Amino acid sequence: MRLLQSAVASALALASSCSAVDLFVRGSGGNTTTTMMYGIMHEDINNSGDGGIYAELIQNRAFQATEEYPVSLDAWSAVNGAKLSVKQLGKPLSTALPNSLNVVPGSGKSGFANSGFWGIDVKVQRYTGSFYVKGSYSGRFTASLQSNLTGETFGAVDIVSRSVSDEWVQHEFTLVPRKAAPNSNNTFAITFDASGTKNGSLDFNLISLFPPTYKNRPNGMRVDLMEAIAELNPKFFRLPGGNMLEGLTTKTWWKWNETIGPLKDRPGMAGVWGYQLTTGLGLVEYMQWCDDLNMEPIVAVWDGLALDGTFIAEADLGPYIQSALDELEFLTGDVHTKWGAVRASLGHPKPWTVKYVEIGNEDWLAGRPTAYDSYKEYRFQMFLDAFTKKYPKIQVIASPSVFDDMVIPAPAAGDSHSYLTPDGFVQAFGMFDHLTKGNLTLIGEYAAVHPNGGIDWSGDLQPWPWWGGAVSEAIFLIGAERNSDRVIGATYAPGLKNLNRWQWAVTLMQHAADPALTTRSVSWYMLRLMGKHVITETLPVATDANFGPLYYVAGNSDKGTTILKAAVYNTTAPVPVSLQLECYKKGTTATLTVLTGPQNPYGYNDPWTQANVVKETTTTLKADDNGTFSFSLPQLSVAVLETSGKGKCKSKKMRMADVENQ
Ligand SMILES: *[C@@H]1O[C@H](CO)[C@@H](O)[C@H](O)[C@H]1NC(C)=O
Ligand SMILES: *[C@@H]1O[C@H](CO)[C@@H](O)[C@H](O)[C@H]1NC(C)=O
Ligand SMILES: *[C@@H]1O[C@H](CO)[C@@H](O)[C@H](O)[C@H]1NC(C)=O
Ligand SMILES: *[C@@H]1O[C@H](CO)[C@@H](O)[C@H](O)[C@H]1NC(C)=O
Ligand SMILES: *[C@@H]1O[C@H](CO)[C@@H](O)[C@H](O)[C@H]1NC(C)=O
Ligand SMILES: *[C@@H]1O[C@H](CO)[C@@H](O)[C@H](O)[C@H]1NC(C)=O
Ligand SMILES: *[C@@H]1O[C@H](CO)[C@@H](O)[C@H](O)[C@H]1NC(C)=O
Ligand SMILES: *[C@@H]1O[C@H](CO)[C@@H](O)[C@H](O)[C@H]1NC(C)=O
Ligand SMILES: CC(=O)N[C@H]1CO[C@H](CO)[C@@H](O)[C@@H]1O
Repeated sequence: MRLLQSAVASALALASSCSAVDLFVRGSGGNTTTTMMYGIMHEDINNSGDGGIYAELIQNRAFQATEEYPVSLDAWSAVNGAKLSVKQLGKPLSTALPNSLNVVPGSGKSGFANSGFWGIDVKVQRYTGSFYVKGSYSGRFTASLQSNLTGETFGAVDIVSRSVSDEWVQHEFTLVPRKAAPNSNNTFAITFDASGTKNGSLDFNLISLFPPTYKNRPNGMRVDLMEAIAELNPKFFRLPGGNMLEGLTTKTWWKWNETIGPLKDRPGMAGVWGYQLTTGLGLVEYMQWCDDLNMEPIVAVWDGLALDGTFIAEADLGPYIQSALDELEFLTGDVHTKWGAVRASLGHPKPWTVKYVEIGNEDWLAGRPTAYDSYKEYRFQMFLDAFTKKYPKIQVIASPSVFDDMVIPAPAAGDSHSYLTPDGFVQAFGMFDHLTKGNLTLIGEYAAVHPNGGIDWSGDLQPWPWWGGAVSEAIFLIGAERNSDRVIGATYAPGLKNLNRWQWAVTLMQHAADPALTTRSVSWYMLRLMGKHVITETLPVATDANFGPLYYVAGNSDKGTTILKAAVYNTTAPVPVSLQLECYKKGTTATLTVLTGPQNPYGYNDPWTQANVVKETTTTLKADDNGTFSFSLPQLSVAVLETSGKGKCKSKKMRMADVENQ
């Protein structure tokens, strides 16, 4: 997270005239793009992982704890007079999960309940559950879903106990409720019969319940949120997040090797946003997320810097570089390599392909200037050398960019993060024009977060993405897309926010236990339009007009169609556009999609009303006798035009002659 300190403003004309902007799009002469302009990133912020896209319904399922977040009974409550306590037994479930729940039963059927992540969505669908028990019990356990408001049971299943004294025995079950709950104020309970216990109490751990997941992956993702992300047509995934990778201290960074394997072997970690993480959503789950949405992974590795500003000394960095190389071997090595064999043993013999590795996160920020100096002086170079040697084909990305006062050593790329005002984004339109061919840059995070009038990080962020912000983001992205041979891609951040616990307000989507509250923000609608039309080759545009109030980029898709993306900011009257495409004749048709927002530029999509303030208008345009498409775009609009078919250029020579005749 950060503000852009050195936005390079392009010459902006404050035009408000009504004369048409004539654009002539040439048929060739542009650049091949990286083809992955629009992507996503994710980190567990505001319960967007645990309690968010990671579909686990049980909060605090394994009583995981760290120095920062002590062990607790959070989200658990007793049923029918049972007594609950967390114990560290001499024989824990695993070394990774040393704490467990001791339950001294009350009379009759008693046990414990979990309130989920601010509720549990109950529908008539298959829930998959599991828990471990230690202690002798003959009888049945009952797993049930019920209202926390009325006590009504929506579904229950009996599980015959196989538990024995002094062993941890896993019990698995499925539960299909008879009835859907009217709201998400529900709990999940496990009860048992006191008379069947030999010893007064039973110990439980890793109590888990999943609804159906995206593509039915075990330990998978929430369907509605994955579908909302899939609709954006994202091409890459920056993982495993930003600040979360760094960790609070150099002892508590995101250790990839502790996020893999069976859940009982994952200790979890101290989250960097105010809560303990399960790491059930670990490295393999991130890679499957890439597989499921067909995204190129950009894998960030820990590089010795923590959020408290401390960093690893040069002499001590070796083992961490080795850990990063091991991570890549785990992902990409064949089954005969040490870590490739570990991956295979976890059920993934087929290696993944990783083309991009990022070294750290925002190394210019925490602990500056000393920590940043250490990155420039030795940390980055040592990682770059190690990766270049072992994985010469991988594109290494530094966490700062040339905009952060760092000369990025070849052959590495950089990463630029921008959290700005709408005016700031519009002023940054030309910023990527200054990149040279070697200055490849990822835009690993961006979002409009403050209203115009100045960035005040001590003041409030806007509560939600708002329409004026979304249009300015579109202009910034158009500026990036014009240079999409040098800009690897761009991702909005953060992606998700649980409505029940948050601090960083402006996120692409909002969610809660109840899927009816899942909300696509105005920026989401802008990104869906921009991401749907993939430019694989940019095209030069000849015009007399300056950029502003109309901003645009043109290019061809891999289908051979031609695309124009445009946005309008700061105009008093709609901007007439007269668009000629060199390779298309009269009568050619094209589809024009225009997004406009509410009258109030601060309008947003409110999760509590579910009203979408973004209006989408689609029209079919026909090129006139002169081969020109005419349309006009209003204030604060985002538009994409795509031809219905391919262009008809005969030869390069012909096209140049045509240009001359213009
Ligand atoms: C293609 O790249 C060159 C060199 O960086 C640049 O000057 C030119 O403007 C680019 N053309 C387009 C259409 O993006
Ligand atoms: C259930 O009720 C208890 C006590 O009334 C409350 O603490 C808890 O948050 C509620 N859970 C849900 C899901 O509403
Ligand atoms: C009873 O509890 C004690 C102490 O927790 C334990 O050592 C013993 O194994 C338990 N016996 C049975 C039958 O569960
Ligand atoms: C129940 O859950 C809904 C969300 O589904 C929430 O709006 C409402 O406040 C909750 N009611 C109570 C009494 O907790
Ligand atoms: C994971 O890797 C880190 C870095 O190499 C190491 O310090 C840690 O002990 C490893 N964790 C486990 C459980 O092996
Ligand atoms: C938009 O217009 C306002 C009001 O005239 C002006 O203050 C602001 O600088 C303009 N923004 C841009 C990016 O041109
Ligand atoms: C990248 O940009 C910097 C300016 O920060 C420049 O000094 C450097 O030469 C550029 N690198 C390449 C390979 O073009
Ligand atoms: C087409 O071109 C002719 C001749 O240049 C011109 O007179 C006419 O106005 C143009 N038509 C349109 C719709 O632009
Ligand atoms: C990341 C984040 O926003 N964390 C916050 C989540 O919400 C709680 C309660 O509002 C805050 O205490 C956390 O800091």
